[in-house]
Amino acid sequence: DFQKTMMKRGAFIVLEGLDRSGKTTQAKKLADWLKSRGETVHLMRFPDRDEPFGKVIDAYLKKEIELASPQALHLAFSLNRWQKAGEIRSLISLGTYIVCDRYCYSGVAYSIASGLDEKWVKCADIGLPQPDIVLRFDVDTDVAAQRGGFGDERLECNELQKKVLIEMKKLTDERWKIVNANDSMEGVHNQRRKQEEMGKMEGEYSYDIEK
Ligand code: T5A
Ligand code: NA
Repeated sequence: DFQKTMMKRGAFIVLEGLDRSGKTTQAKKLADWLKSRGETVHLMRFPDRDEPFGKVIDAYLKKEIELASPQALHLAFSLNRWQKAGEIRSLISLGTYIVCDRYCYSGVAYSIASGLDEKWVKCADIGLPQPDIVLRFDVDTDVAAQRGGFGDERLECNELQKKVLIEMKKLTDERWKIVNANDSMEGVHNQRRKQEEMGKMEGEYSYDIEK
């Protein structure tokens, strides 16, 4: 039994969706719920604004600095993830559950929606640890626009958000679960819990991204 415990891997759970779809709120609720079941949980988010490349991203999003090209911004988002790739792998292999607020799918969807080439944007993230499950938070753009803080940062405009949703739908495969994020905070949490109870976190862990 001891050996079994030592070998039990964690799971990598990613939350994706438009701005103000409630991912940060639900990531915390999901982490607390997993902890209440006795799991070790590590919350992560991208962009990770404390990491060196994340500081550049943060300053750009807050309109404090300019970047010379959308390609540079895209690569900064990707570098920000690569800086954490080793940590993700080791935490999971040690049995920790990672609940991750945005990942490479945001990277791909926002950059394509902003006009970058689809093939090119997908390259930078090839080889990152793959999630076991992706929860896609679908929110109506009008509902999102009503929520606290919308429009403060770059990329938060309805036109772009609609394009992002189209791109995110294209990335959706059998590992993804759709959450109705128009619901109340508790309502969303309970939907999420139901899906998770379906036992979607088993299975092989692979290090390549297909898309
Ligand atoms: N981006 C990101 C890229 O372009 N490429 C990339 O590779 C990556 C990783 C910043 C931007 O960067 C882009 C995407 C973004 O435009 P971010 O730091 O995740 O990304 O953005 P944040 O502004 O921190 O977070 P979001 O806008 O995505 O918000 P969340 O996390 O979806 O929503 P949350 O939980 O913070 O809630 C927002 C507000 O709504 C309320 C909350 O209290 C809060 O005020 N709320 C609800 N209200 C009513 N009903 C509910 N169910 C609610 N849930 C939350
Ligand atoms: Na945002």
